[in-house]
Amino acid sequence: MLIRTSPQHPVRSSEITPEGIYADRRRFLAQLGMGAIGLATAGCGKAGETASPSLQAVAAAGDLKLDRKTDMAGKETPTPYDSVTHYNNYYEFGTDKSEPAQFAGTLRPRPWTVEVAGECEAPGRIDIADLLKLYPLEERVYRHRCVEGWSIVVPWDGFALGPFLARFKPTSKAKFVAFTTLYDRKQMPEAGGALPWPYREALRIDEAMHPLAFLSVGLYGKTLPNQNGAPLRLTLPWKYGFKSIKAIVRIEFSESAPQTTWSAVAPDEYGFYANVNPGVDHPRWSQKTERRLGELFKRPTLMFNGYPEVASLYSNLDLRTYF
Ligand SMILES: Nc1nc2c(c(=O)[nH]1)N[C@H]1C(S)=C(S)[C@@H](COP(=O)(O)O)O[C@H]1N2
Ligand SMILES: [Mo]
Repeated sequence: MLIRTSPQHPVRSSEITPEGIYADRRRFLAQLGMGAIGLATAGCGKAGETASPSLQAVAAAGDLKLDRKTDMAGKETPTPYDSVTHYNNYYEFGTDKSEPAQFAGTLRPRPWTVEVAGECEAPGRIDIADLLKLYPLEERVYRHRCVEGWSIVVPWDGFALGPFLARFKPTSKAKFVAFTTLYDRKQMPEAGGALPWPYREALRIDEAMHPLAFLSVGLYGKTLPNQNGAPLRLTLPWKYGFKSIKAIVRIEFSESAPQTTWSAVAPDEYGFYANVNPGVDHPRWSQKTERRLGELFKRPTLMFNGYPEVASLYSNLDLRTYF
């Protein structure tokens, strides 16, 4: 298969994703029974994926009980816990990377309720404590690529987004699903005029149902630190980081495309889709390369951040127009 990162430099998918890893992912998807997930097929199977010794060692230090672990970042070494939790984007707590770790202590992730509304047959509210009992927790090591050009590799703990959304029985009118972050000036005193609050994100419903779409409640086997989006955040490894919305309080199904924060603020710079794409530059910088935290040299950015299994979601779209 040819994946065109740019017309001059077509890259074969085998160059992007080492064969063994791709096989792992295929097996992973097969285990979940979600090769082509539909709303009805959303179950939570038990998979027999064995953890690498290093992952086991790390999780042993954490407080979360993990049912299974899957490397989905090509055996890359995860970015150290300290970096992942001290270099953050979370504008509700300031615009500097060091501010969320300093200031997010005022957020109270318990008690916490998530409201699910809109085009669904079973809307409702769910308490975070009940939500945590719904599924066995799994760990997925994913690459994360910020639109700004830095990236990390993180072992996220949580569960697939699709089966969770399916519980609320979205109707046939549910073409999109929107997510809203808490906005409370008492808990987020550092939030200034940087963005129109609350922070909002959204997905097409078929994107949300893709087995790679994940809801995280922890990382490295530990409960999610506030600065990383406690108690509940999206993790969408094939999209630029701003789609992975933190501290979710509301989920709404809708027929028309919802407003999303960054694409509303700067539509020429941040699209609704925001798929990682080295072939489409940001108007102010190139997206061809990125810097992994802790590494000196830049590395090439991969189409869909190295997750070609999502490509079929976009086969009818010109990704230069719908970026
Ligand atoms: N509510 C909210 N969610 C957010 C953001 C934010 O500012 N507010 N920043 C986004 C961006 S730009 C990135 S890169 C990731 C960063 O996640 P991390 O700090 O856990 O690495 O969170 C995303 N989710
Ligand atoms: Mo980002």
